[in-house]
Amino acid sequence: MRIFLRTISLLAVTAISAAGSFSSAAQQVGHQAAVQTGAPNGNVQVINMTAKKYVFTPSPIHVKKGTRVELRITAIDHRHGFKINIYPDGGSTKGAPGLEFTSPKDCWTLQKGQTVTIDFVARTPGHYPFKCCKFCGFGHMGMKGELIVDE
Ligand SMILES: [Cu+2]
Repeated sequence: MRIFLRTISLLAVTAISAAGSFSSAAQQVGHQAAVQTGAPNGNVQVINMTAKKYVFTPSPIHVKKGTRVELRITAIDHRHGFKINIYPDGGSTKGAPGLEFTSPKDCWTLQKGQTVTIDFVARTPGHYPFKCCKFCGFGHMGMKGELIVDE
């Protein structure tokens, strides 16, 4: 029981400090300091993705916990959108999100023929579904994918 309680309080402290670093990073968007906060090891994993009716390729995408990811998405046939859950499946929507974005957005617009770069740090292991958030035709609702952050 004592060990259980200690684990709980440790988790609470971790969540609070993570939330603190997230909000300060959000305030410093674009500054070098924020980037360094997000990725102490400086490793960046570049992932090139395409969006077309009605599929994101590749998907699912696997990244390791703690990785700073540069996701480059190109819509090749039509305008699409990109919206991703920032909390892992079944996770709380309180406290620090599992994906920490340099410039968070609810929906990124992917104009045909242009590449949009989305930066984030994969903080918490789990499954993060994403989907198209700009109507693109009859299969729009089924245009989905998944990012998996591995331990
Ligand atoms: Cu769509």
